[in-house]
Formats: sequence, structure tokens, C-alpha cells
Amino acid sequence: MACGFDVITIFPGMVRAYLGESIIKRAIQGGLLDVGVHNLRDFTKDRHRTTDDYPYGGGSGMVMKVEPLHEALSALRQDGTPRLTVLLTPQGRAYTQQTAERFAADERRIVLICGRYEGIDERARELLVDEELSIGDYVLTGGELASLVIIDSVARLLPGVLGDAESAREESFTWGILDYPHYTRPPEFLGRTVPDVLLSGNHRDIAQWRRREALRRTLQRRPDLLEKADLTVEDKRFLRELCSDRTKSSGEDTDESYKGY
Ligand code: 6GU
Repeated sequence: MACGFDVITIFPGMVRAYLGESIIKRAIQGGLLDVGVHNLRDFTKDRHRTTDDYPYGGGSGMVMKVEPLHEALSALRQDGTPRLTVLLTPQGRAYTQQTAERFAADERRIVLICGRYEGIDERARELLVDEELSIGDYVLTGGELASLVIIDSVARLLPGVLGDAESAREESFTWGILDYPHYTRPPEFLGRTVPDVLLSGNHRDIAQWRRREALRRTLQRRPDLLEKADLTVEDKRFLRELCSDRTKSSGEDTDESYKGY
């Protein structure tokens, strides 16, 4: 029932550092999450424990060798546990909340290979890897942070990992839109007050205000999310209203960026 990962990296200390704090640490101690961190160098056979080499065909940068990865994965397979092998690389398909949900539901252990250097020998991809994932459109020095992003985002979906206070609220990203604004005490700070509705005690009004602010934000910051989001008739009506307000105030007849709502 516990969710399991194996991270293969040449910097095990980087990965262990994050796993040793806060919620993830507690999940591991509580037996809800298991993470094996494996040093790729332990699976090399030469005196210098080499994990990379020069690229055939020349050019700059180094390439991760296939043999140490093959050795590491063979060693993991010895216990007979079913595994899904994932390579972390900017060339991968985009990792999303949907992928996190899929991993949280997967019975298999998930092996995360942290790519380093300029790339990995193509034969390792072909022979050893089930899928390739990227965590966003920017380039990291290695897959270690990506492995932690994946473990963290999956762990918080596992039953019992988040305490009541942390998990009580279904964050709106689950519905495919951005979160609404939050406030806590004091009621006034540097002249900025908390919206009256949040102090009203009227739970229907509060829920409506939050939903609308979430939609407003999503329209402003991430209109791309609205295309795939789970929207009610009421949501769409509110978005159309927002769009027509914007069109009026900008003095244009049409507003191309908001068509369709
Ligand atoms: Cl998975 N690895 C690296 N090196 N850079 C990335 C990435 C992964 N995802 C986004 N950028």
C-alpha cells in the first residue's frame, strides 16, 4: 500500500537532504512513503567510478554512460518488485498534476533516473526507460530537483500524508484553475483590509466569492488553463461578464484573448 520510489543519482546527498525534512520525512517515518536513494557510482566497475564519457561524433558536453544505469536497474530488479522506470530530462513529456495522480495510484515502484551532463546514451533510453518526463520549460543542471518535485507532489496525494489542517481544503488546482486569495489576521494591514464577505460568516457567499476570485485570477494569469478546466454554467457566465467588462473598459469592440467564454 505504501508508495515507493527509487532515485538513481550521482548526488544522493542532494536528494536525501530534502527527504529528511518536514512532511516528506514524516511520511517516510510513518511508512506511507518509501524512497530508496542510490548512488550511480556504486554501479560502476572502473577505478575512477566513471558515469559519463565524451560524445561520439564530437561536440561539447558529456554523455551519461549506459552500463552503470543498466547495472543499477538490474540490481534493483533483483527483489522482483514491479517497477516503472522514468528518466528525468528536459526532453521529456510535461509532468502535470495528472501525472502525479497516476503515480499515486500506481502499484509499482517508480524509478527516477536523474539525468546529468548534456544527456544520456540513447541506448539507455531505448532499453531501460519506460517514460521520459520534464518538470517545465527551463533547464536544470540535473534531474535531482525534478525527482524531488515528483516525489513531493505524489506524496501529498497519499492518504494520511497531509494532516487534517493541511488537507482539509481541496486546492482549486485539482479542478484545473488557480487558487483564490487567502487572508488571516490582522483585519487591516498598512491600510489594506480583508474583503468584507470573508468576515460575514455567510458560507454560501464566501464560497461564491472564492470561486469567482479563482476564476478572475485564472483568466488574468493563466487563460490557457480555462480551456481544459471543469467549469459550470455559472462559471462561464461569470467569465463572460468579466470579459465584457474588460472589453468595455479597454474601449474595444472585441477582445481576442477572451473569446469563447
Ligand atoms: Cl527533468 N531535468 C533537467 N535537467 N532540466 C529540467 C527538467 C529535468 N525539467 C525541466 N528542466
